[in-house]
Amino acid sequence: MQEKLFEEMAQAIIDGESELAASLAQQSIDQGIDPLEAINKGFVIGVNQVGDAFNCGDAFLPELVMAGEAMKSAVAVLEPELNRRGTKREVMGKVVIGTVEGDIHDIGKTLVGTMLAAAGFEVYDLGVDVPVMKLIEKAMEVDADLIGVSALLTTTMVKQRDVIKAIQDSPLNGKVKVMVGGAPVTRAWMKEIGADGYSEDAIGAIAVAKDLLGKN
Ligand code: B1M
Repeated sequence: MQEKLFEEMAQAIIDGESELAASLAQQSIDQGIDPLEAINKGFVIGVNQVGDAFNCGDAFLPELVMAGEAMKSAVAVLEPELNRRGTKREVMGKVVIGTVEGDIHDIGKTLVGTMLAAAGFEVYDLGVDVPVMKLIEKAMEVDADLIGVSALLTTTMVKQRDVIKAIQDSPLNGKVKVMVGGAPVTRAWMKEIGADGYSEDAIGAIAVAKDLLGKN
């Protein structure tokens, strides 16, 4: 039963059907399905398939755009439910998060921000294509404990290193932790650039953030 819904979700993303994706997301909420399960077992399967097809030359930019839009529509429907299910409410710490400059992928970053907010963090999501100094300035303004930096392209992940360098040259040095993530990012990359934490997915990001801020 759920498997069929998950398959329909993946297919809606592959077909770039935003309205259908949103309606399937709503159906999953009505059926009491965990929203994160709907994302991971349904929608993400579809978006990954489109990404792979794009990689092989079997799909083109319009398909990628439509899949991305459909994915966003589905996540927008699921977001309030993700928040609602979060077991708050001790404030765990303040997090400034964004996707690096030159990179407009926002689905995974937004999901990480939503999950952190649901877990009790105060999250300031600066969006996509965020210049290094904007992250630093916001972190100083709100007295952040953690900066989360997402990158989805091998060409933009180098900006994560720039964020760490800029922190070292700022009054934030030693005061703020940095978590990195995004499809091309690995633990080895985290170590190479001197970031404090890395997670490969949104659920893991909660544990990493708690760990970094001594909240586990
Ligand atoms: Co783009 N794109 N894209 N794209 N796109 C990828 C990333 C790519 C792998 C596709 C492919 O070729 N197979 C490829 C990158 C190749 C590379 O660098 N090695 C690629 C490319 C090449 C491009 C363009 C350059 C295409 C072009 O124009 N020729 C272009 C770049 C534009 C730019 O940024 N300057 C581009 C554009 C786009 C769209 C705009 C069309 C669209 C984005 C829409 C949007 O975000 N609003 C898009 C999409 C949809 C994708 C794929 C298919 C899906 C990304 C996604 O949303 N995944 C992607 C292929 C893929 O990854 N399978 C691809 C679902 C999301 C839930 O996962 O974002 O990985 P993800 O986030 C995960 C984890 O990574 C982690 O947790 C999240 C949740 O579990 N995570 C963190 C993410 N951030 C984190 C931060 C953390 C911790 C964990 O701490 C702070």
